[in-house]
Order: sequence, then structure tokens, then C-alpha cells
Amino acid sequence: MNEPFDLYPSRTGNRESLLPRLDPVVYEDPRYSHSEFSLTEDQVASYEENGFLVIPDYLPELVSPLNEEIDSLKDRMAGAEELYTEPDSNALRTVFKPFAHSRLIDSVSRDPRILQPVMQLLGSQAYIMQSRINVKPAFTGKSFPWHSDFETWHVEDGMPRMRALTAWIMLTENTAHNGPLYVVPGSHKRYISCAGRTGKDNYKTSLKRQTLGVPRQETMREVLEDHDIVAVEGKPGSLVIHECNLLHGSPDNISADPRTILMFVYNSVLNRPVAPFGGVEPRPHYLSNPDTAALEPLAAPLTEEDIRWLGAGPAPATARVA
Ligand SMILES: O=C(O)CCC(=O)C(=O)O
Repeated sequence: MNEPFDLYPSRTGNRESLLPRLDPVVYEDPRYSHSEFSLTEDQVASYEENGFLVIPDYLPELVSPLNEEIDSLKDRMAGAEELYTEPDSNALRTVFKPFAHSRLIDSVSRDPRILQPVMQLLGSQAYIMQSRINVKPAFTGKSFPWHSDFETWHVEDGMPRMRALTAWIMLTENTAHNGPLYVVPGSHKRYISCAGRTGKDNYKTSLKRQTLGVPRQETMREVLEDHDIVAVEGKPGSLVIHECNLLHGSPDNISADPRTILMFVYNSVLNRPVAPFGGVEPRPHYLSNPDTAALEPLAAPLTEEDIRWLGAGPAPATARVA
């Protein structure tokens, strides 16, 4: 059988190199750019240029219900394989695939205030390829090294092209002190082909402490010669959208305040995964969602009544309020 040609090879040995990006950042399709919740031209241009966008105080009314839901979810999902702890302690680091266990989170992922801008940037319908809550507890929340998400999704999940993004909601204030996401604006315009080789079940360790797909210091030095680092700060309820190839990472949280975020990775339905390019077995369903059916935005933004009705409910199948 013919293997698909790999436009973005990575982890093929000892070499590391900066390659050109071969895909657009913003995909134009007028069918998806004229909704009630479309981004403005300036917002789209800024996303194209910088690889990320912050919409301050965008969904403040979702913050308390989501935080309550996450507290309940931690109990409901206790012992599940979707839960990952910090590398050096039993403190919870990440809850994967929360939308499959929560009617509220499932509905938030289809709220038109999020899904319409996502479809606008991707120029197509989309599905949730991955979703996670990164808890980053006070004092104990550990760092994430520099990486491009696309590099991992390409090598380990078979995402063919750069046509995906992460939309995430701040559920606590994200400050300079509590381990905010660091991004390198403009870094999404090149691709770092990283050194190394992916071993079997790499995800079991990488999701606690990533080593593969992390550029070497000399490569990062080269990138940072002409790019800055920006800390993404904001009030609870702010929405951030970052492009799949944007270099990002974050420091330890040594402050007294948790930094909790809810992330939805949307992939274009025109970019469904193929066999992983790293020649490894596909990762589990909670890292690369096998349900690639296009999401329909809810008919209207979630109201307080919807939120009350959806709260603390386990089964997304009954959550369709559209
Ligand atoms: O939550 C963080 O600080 C980092 C998250 C991250 O790097 C990722 O989800 O890829």
C-alpha cells in the first residue's frame, strides 16, 4: 500500500530543522464568514499574523457553572483513564474528553459564540478532535515545554494538514504569576521538524512530561532571535483561540492561585486523520476522537436556563438543546 507523502516529517532521527509552512492559516469560505458571531476583519488579520487571538471577558456567565461542573466531574470520572496526574505528585493535571461526560461541556463546545468563529477560521465544518481541562493547581501545577500541537497530532494521530485550532476558556484569572500560557506570536508560520523517534505508547509519559516534539534549545534560540514570548493573561471567561502550529508552553504555577482552562481542539472535517505519520499505533479515543462527524452550532447561545438545566449531567446524548 502507498504511504501518503509526508509534508511535515518529524522525529525521523537526530536532525532538527525549520521547514516552511505549506498551509494557509485562515481558510476562506464565505459560507462560514457571515454569521452573527463571526470575527471582525481585524481579529482575523491578527490571528493570521500572530497565530492566536484573545477575546477578553467573552463568556463570563459560563465560568461559575463550568467550575462547579468540573468539581463534580472530577468525582464522577475518578479512576478513569482520561485523568492524568502531575509528573511528581498525585495532583490532577488534566482531564481529557470532558465533553463525553458532561452535558454542559458538550453544549458549550457547540455554542455558536465559539463554533461560528472556529468554522470561520477553518473555512469548513469542524469536529472536536480533542478536549481537555488543564487544572494547573496552586503551588503544584507543573510546566509544559515549548511545542507545536500540530507536530504531535501529525506524528502520533495522523492529522494530515494544518487546519485545526484550539479554542479555550479561562476558568480562573490567568495572570503573569499563575503559570499562564506562553506563546510565540508568528511562530506558526514555520514548522519545526523535531529530532527523536516516537516509541510505543509515548503518550503515557508525554502527557505528564513531554520530551518528544519539544524543539532543542538551539532551535528555540533561533526562533526567539526574531520572535517574542507573550504571556496570555485574562479574566475568567476570556476566550483564546490558538492555531495548531503555534509554539507555546507554560511555566510552573508557584502562586497561591489555580490556573484552570477548558480547551476544545477543533479539526476541520476536511482534515480528518489518516494513519499516524510516525508509524505508531493510533492513540486512544480521548486523545484523538474517532467521532469525526461535523458539529452543528446550537441555534442560539446558551442561556442561564439552558445552563441550569444542563448542569451536573453526565450524558451528552441527551444534551441537544439546539
Ligand atoms: O495548560 C498549559 O499551560 C499548556 C497547555 C498546552 O500546552 C497544550 O494543551 O498543548
